[in-house]
Amino acid sequence: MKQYRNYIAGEFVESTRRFDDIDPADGSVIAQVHEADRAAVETAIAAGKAAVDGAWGKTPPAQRAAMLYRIADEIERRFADFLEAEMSDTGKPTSLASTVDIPRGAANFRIFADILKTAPLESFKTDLPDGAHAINYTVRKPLGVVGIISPWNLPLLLLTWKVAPALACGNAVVCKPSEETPGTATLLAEVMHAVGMPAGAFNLVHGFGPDSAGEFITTSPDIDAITFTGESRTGSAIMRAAAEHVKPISFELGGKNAAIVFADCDFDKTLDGMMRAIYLNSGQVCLCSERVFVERPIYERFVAALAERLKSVKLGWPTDAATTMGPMISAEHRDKVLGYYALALEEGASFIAGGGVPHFGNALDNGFWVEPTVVADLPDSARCIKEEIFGPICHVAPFDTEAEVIRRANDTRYGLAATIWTTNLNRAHRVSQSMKVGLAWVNSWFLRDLRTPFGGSGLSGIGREGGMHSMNFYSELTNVCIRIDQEPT
Ligand code: NAD
Ligand code: 6OD
Repeated sequence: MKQYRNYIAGEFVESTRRFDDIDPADGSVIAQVHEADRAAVETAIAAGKAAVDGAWGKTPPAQRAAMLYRIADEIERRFADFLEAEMSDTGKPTSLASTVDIPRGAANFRIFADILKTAPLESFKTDLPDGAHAINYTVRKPLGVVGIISPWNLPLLLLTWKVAPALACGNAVVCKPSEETPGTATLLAEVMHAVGMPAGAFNLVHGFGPDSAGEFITTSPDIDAITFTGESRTGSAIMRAAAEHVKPISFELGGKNAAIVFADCDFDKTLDGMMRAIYLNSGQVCLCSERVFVERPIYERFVAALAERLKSVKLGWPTDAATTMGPMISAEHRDKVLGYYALALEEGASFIAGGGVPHFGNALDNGFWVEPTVVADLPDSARCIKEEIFGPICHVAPFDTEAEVIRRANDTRYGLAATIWTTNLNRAHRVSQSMKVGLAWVNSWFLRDLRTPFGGSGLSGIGREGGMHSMNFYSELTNVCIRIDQEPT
């Protein structure tokens, strides 16, 4: 049986407590994961501190950038291993993991190496009343040891999205991937080892949240900052833990995102785009549209076309190139999503497509599958419209005016993403700018430029990642102010 070990102070470390890593496509056990106890986490944090005070902290930016390029190259060299690990941990199809998850895992290191080499610093001249002046300039220093806690939906992509900028800024990291998806994180540790990352700069600890590695990281007084992607409720627990020692936090949390389809949209392109926006990664993307508003003149046609398109979705083995949709990540999450399907029925929804569990007649029947689903006719106040489901389901609703749909789309405590489909340029700008979200896409969805700010407001998070936004979070800035006297007369 494959073993996923911790990586602490430059060495792979076993532990006596182990848990099963399960392939959600067929429910089989694929690896044993070594759970880090409190002492192991403390050793990782101490190793991180020694690395920041020592070899890694003294590495000049150009050499840090060179190291990040080597990491990207090594991920690409081991592409097949990463692909296999990501598919077996998540059940996501090769068509997705090979084009999004693994390439982005490598790209995250390249982009932050590029940004590190060109990152500007502020400088101001201050004129003083006595005729003298001061110059101010900012220096960028690492925060120290950063605790990184990541989710299961895009495991490598979302872990490296934090590891790369944190290392670029000269920090050490202690990473805890989701207990559901330890595979690619362990391979990343192998990559760090292979490229010669100084011991302690990158540490990996496996485990769960409460009373396990997650909590040991977030409650440690020796962790200098916490960056977390996951559920809003978990964010709230981590915020409480971080408050004790007052430390910087960066949160990317849940979403209940709206899509707005205007009657003047390019119908076919919109349908293609909305199939991705609702069902990519089986709806397990924080940006997915769970509330779809369609302008009344095309409502019936759009809903019928969406239901027709769902017939061509192919659930199946992740390794099959024809598969377009995978399972839910776990039995627990499958039950949560099916619970919402049942709740939708109770709340009075009409099921336009799906709503059940598929049957395969083979080992996939032991996996955690649900049918892609479309529902309608729920009031905006329904729990299924208010709460994040994180599965392959959307609610479709007609609307009549721009003002009405803006109000309804913004009627949520989340504030992550919106997608707007129209060929009217003025409307595109008006509506996208009025969305209370961090990310508004027009005639597109999940189109990423890694230099741009990424994140949300309200229950969707705190702060922005991406480009210089990440660099600023992972840096301690010191302003140096120098008074320059006038020449004595
Ligand atoms: P989760 O919150 O259950 O778990 C995320 C991580 O937190 C895991 O590593 C878990 O072990 C750890 N954890 C759980 N409880 C903890 C605690 N008390 N202390 C410390 N660590 C703890 O999230 P998930 O189920 O893995 O991911 C799905 C959720 O993540 C969805 O809500 C989704 O919207 C959100 N998400 C948001 C973004 C974004 O960019 N905004 C991206 C991806 C996922
Ligand atoms: O693309 C990214 O950088 C990013 N953070 C994606 C998040 C997806 C959420 O599930």
